[in-house]
Amino acid sequence: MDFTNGINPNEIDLKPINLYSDTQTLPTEAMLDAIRAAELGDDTYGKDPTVKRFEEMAAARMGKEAAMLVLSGTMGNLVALMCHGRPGDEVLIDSSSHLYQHEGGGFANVAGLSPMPVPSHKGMMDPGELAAAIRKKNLHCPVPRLLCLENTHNRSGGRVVPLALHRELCAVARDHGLRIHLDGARILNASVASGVPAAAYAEDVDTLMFCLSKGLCCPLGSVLVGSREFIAGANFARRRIGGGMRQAGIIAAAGIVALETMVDRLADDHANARYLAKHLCRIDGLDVDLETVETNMVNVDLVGPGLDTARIISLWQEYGVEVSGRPPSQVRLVPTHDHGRTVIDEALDRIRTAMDSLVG
Ligand code: TLP
Repeated sequence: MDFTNGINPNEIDLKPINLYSDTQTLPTEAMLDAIRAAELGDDTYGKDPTVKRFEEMAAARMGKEAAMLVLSGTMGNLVALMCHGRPGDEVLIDSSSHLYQHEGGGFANVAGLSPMPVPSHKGMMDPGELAAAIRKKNLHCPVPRLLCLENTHNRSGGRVVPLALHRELCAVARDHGLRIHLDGARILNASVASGVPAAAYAEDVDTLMFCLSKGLCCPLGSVLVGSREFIAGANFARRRIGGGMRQAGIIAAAGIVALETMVDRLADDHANARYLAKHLCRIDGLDVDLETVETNMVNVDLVGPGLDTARIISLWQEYGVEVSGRPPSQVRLVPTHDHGRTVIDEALDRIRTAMDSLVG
């Protein structure tokens, strides 16, 4: 058989291009070196110097008194919520947030909080709708205690909640005596995209969690920041759920490299997401709401006949592109440190070929 350039398409090495999530990034060489060199101790007794140094850096970056390293974003959110409310208290929570949708209901089944879901619109909660959802004191009702926000907003495609809106929402919460927790898993993406320091977002909230293990490329780890008193309580809550650590400097060492060297480069991921989005909308059967592409995510609408999330995920996988799903009719692509522009172009070529195969 005669193949162009002598290449049999079936034998081309389709090393998958993984655009599934920024959670799948691998540690950099500098991180691995730092992990090997880290000075370690028993963090349960506050004796890991690398953890201490990292926590001081993280607190300073967010303009808060104290910080605590945790194993995951989910753990950071859960510990915060365990400490903010007592069982039975009510949490005003974005109904499309990660905390509400994707953390196994831990805020309810572990922290014992009762949810009052509030909708957001393309990632933006409405201050009037929030105010209307906060109950007045009533013998029959749970006591509203806490507002949970998310920035960037994952489900809406990584949108940045502008500082002005963030402040308005916080003001509504304060007027009603609520505490505020911000799931800022990707607050540094929000900061790089908007030019607003992350500490400005942190200023109006009691606690903020951000992740090291996403676009910053650490193998694991997240951080909870807040007042010294709050973090002391959070340390106990972390212990209760089995998150007390020993030589955790191996996590913190990578975190230090991340904070020192990996933040500004998030702008490259944002540029690649924008580039992907612009080219994906030109492919038949696909559409992207470009207004939503502000950071490192691209939510693609599947608009062709018979296209749905499951079908596209498996089709693109056959063509060597891995993406995550937003059922029933969206897929999500997340460019990271692992993807230079050449890789992004290759992914686009593979997706075009995959979509052409549906027509042929
Ligand atoms: N998000 C992951 C998945 O769990 C969906 C992803 O691929 O986007 N807050 C936000 C806003 C998140 O997006 C995530 C993870 C978390 C918290 C939880 O972080 P981890 O996975 O470290 O527990």
